[in-house]
Amino acid sequence: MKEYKFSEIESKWQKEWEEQKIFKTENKDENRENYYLLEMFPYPSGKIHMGHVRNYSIGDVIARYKKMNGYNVLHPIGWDSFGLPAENAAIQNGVDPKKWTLENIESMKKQLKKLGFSYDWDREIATCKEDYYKWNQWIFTKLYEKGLVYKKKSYVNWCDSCKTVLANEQVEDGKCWRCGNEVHQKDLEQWFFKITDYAEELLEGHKELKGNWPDKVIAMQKNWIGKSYGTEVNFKLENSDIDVPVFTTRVDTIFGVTYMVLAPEHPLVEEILKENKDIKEKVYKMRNEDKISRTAENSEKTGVFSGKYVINPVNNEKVPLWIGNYVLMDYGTGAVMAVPTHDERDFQFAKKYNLKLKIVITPEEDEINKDEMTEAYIKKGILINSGEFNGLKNREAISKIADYIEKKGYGKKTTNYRLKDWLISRQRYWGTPIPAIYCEKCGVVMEKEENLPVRLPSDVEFTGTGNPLETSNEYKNVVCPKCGGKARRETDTMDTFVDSSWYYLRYTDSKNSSIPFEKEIVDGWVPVDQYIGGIEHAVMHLLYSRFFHKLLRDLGLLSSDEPFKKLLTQGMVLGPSYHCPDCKKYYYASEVEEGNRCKTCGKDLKIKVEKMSKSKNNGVDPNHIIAEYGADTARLFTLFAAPPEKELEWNEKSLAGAFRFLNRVWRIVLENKEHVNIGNKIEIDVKKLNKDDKNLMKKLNQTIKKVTESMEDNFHFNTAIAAIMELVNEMYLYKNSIFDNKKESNIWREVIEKLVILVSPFVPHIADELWEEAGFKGFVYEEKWPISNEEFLVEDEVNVAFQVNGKLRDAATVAKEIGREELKELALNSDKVKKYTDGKNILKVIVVPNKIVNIVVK
Ligand code: ANZ
Ligand code: ZN
Repeated sequence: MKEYKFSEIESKWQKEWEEQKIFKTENKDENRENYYLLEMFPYPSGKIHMGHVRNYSIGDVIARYKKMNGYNVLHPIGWDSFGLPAENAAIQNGVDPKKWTLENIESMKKQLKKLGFSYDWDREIATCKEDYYKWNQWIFTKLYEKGLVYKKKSYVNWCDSCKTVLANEQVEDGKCWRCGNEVHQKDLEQWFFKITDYAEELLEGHKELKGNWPDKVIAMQKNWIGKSYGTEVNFKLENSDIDVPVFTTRVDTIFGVTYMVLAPEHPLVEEILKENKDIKEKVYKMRNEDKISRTAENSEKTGVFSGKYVINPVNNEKVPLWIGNYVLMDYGTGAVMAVPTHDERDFQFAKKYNLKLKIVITPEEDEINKDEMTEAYIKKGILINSGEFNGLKNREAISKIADYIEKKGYGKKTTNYRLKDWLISRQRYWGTPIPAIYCEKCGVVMEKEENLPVRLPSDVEFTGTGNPLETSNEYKNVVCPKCGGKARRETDTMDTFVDSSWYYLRYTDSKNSSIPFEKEIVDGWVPVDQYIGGIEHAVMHLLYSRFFHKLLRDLGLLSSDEPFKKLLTQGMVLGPSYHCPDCKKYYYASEVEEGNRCKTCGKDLKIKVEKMSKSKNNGVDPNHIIAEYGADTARLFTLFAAPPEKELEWNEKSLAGAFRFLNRVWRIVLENKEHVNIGNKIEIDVKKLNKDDKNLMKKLNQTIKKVTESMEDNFHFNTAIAAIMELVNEMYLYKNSIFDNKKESNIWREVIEKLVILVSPFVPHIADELWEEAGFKGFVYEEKWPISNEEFLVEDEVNVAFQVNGKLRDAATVAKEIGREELKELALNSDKVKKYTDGKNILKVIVVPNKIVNIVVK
């Protein structure tokens, strides 16, 4: 028997597939319905990691499965290839970011190809290439015309280490999402996309996605958009006509306001600072703190009295006006009516600065005393100290007081969104140039369509101190497209999330050079039927793409409302990390010796199973696995060890187990291939089969059923593979009893044929090799997915219970067609039954065929 030489087999079939172009997809196939399967495209870091292997293996199984189920499958891949690492490599090692990126793409492409994924490589895209980013610019200018892109000066998140601004979505717990550095605020002029115009539609769209997207992702987006219903109330600045509106969701507490707080960035604060210069320093300090920690529940609240007062319209009370760090300018109106008795943040602030407390909600039974309060009373209750509203339940009071305020003209009911416009300018080189030009005469002018793309220049310096684009005079100094006068080009580039917001559309028509994509083609594929990727993109990529999809729809470029019909978020890949808490060092598993002690200090190492990452030195290199066991084993391991949405724990033993299983499949096929009746396929008649044949056919059809069901049930590959393993066990049992005489068998042919098809989406290389060895023609990829034959699933034996006076005493497995009399005899002659009937009077024997025989005795 031939040995299972995986590396030979794998490269052989990869070559065949590529040469025969079996994964090439036409945009239309008269006989097949379109199915678009997409995995999130990789950043070309240079090396694939286990996360990629997992993500792309899951996708590949689905793509192959859908193809075999009769669909015209689109399964593309490309590169999210703009971004900081390339630029950092330029700064640190002087390499050209473009060269660095393209080389990485080449080497990662080789690695991906080694895994045998069924991509249509003809549709490959790279966002850093001109033929892609040209369309970012084109879209940008179109959106600018519609007023959906604008430039604004504002306080923005700034990361000192990445030397660029960040969108709110890209700040996590006050830190940069990329590098983990503390983010602080800078007052800068920046470009924004008007995502807030779509806030309501983005929320509304969740209804369509519910059930097809993980609840968690929908909840995260909902929370991020943060719609809240409330009231805007105008407080007047004392002795002036100036209105200072506040936004509150708790207008029921308005009689309890004891002070007001302005965000340090509030426009009124500038006016105040002109008169009251002493507080300037404090205010500037607050502006510099990062927004996220400023509003955190448990962070230190600081503030300063402005010297001014405002008047509460509902009771004409005069309350002091403060400036405080816990109020943000970009939420609501940037001003808060403070009710320390019923809001915890206000309470902490009031306690710190000795501000007044006034209770306006009291629990129904109890009573609270403001001098004894240690925290705000935030539960429900009855209104007190609230004029004509006293005695109302506070929840009801919200709408009553809001109505009253509207009637009196003090304010209006409003909704507010936490979502802010998407800040897309980046002060970096390696991204899409923003196609804007500043003319001394005409102001902001967009580059003309025929001049696109605005190309990234190569005469730039990477010093690590500023935007490299500023160093290219040729790039910066241009003539105005409108008047021909002297003008300056925008040197900001676009957030790379712009690139990834519409790449899935470009795949459908990736070579179009006159428009981003043809509408008819895109509409034939989109929405993507199944999208697969990491949950970390829940409020960045997945929200931006939904927004972009709607933008492009409104530009008339496509017809659908949502980009991704179904979403699967795969779990993380975990591995054990070895950490010495004293030396603060993470060891590679290979460095750790018996006993798990630190090599330097001898301390016990802390072992933790956690997400594989460079910083923890607990990653496993897929290239090693492929070299040692082959791509099929690597794929099988990741698919078998856990269902796709769950975490996957790296385990060398399971990897070896996957390899052993493939060898088992290899042997059962190759050792018995002469029994495969490869001639004309003959129908198998269930009635003419002997017991062993029948058994095997039953197992086969059960397996087909189980595997298919597991695929359809949220792609539970692990249970599918487990079922195939059982079938293989059964085949080994069968072969031992059957193949003593050398004959060709239809049954064996049937089982081998179906087995190979069933394993093929998971382990496609070995499948094609076995297919060929067994004598079948063509590629397994082009076969039809089998359907289980009900005829073989019919149970022909049943279990019958024998009871004496209704108590179970024995049971027997009998043929289904057994007669009543025969069944009765069987029961009466059972030794176990006899124990209870001997010496007794048998009054009655009740026979329920296929179920029970009950003997009534006395
Ligand atoms: C008075 C009040 C009393 C409030 C009370 C709450 C409880 P959500 O639900 O997230 O929309 N707020 C308004 N604008 C703010 C800003 N720019 N920065 C920080 N806080 C701001 O939150 C709305 C509530 O957050 C508003 O209702 C306001 O405080 C505060 F017992 O007004 B409330
Ligand atoms: Zn001009």
